[in-house]
Amino acid sequence: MAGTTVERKTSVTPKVERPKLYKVLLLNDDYTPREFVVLVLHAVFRLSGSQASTVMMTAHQKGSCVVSVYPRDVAETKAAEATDLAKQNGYPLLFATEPEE
Ligand code: NFA
Repeated sequence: MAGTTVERKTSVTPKVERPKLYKVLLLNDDYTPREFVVLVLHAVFRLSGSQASTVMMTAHQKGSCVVSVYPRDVAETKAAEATDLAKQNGYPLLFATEPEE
C-alpha cells in the first residue's frame, strides 16, 4: 500500500569485546631469598603481606604461582619491572606472562 514503510529484519549481534586478560606468573628458583620475593610482590603487585607470603610459598612448593591478571600491556610491564628489580639486586627471580584461557 502507498506510504507504507517496509521494516527490514536486520539482526544486530551486540559486539562488546572484553579485552583478553594475561596472567603474571611467579617462577621458583633456588637462590632468591623468600623475604625478597615477598617484598617484590608487595611493591610491584600491591599484594598484602599475607597474600604475598601465600603466593611466594605456593611458587616455592609447586614451581610457579599466578600472582594476578591484567590487560596485556599492564601484565608485561609489571612482569618486566619485577624481574628487573630482582636483577638489580643480583637475584635470578623471574616473572612470566601468559594469556588466560
Ligand atoms: N625457593 C626460594 C628459596 O628457597 C624462594 C622463592 C620462592 C624464590 C618463590 C622464587 C619464587 N629461597
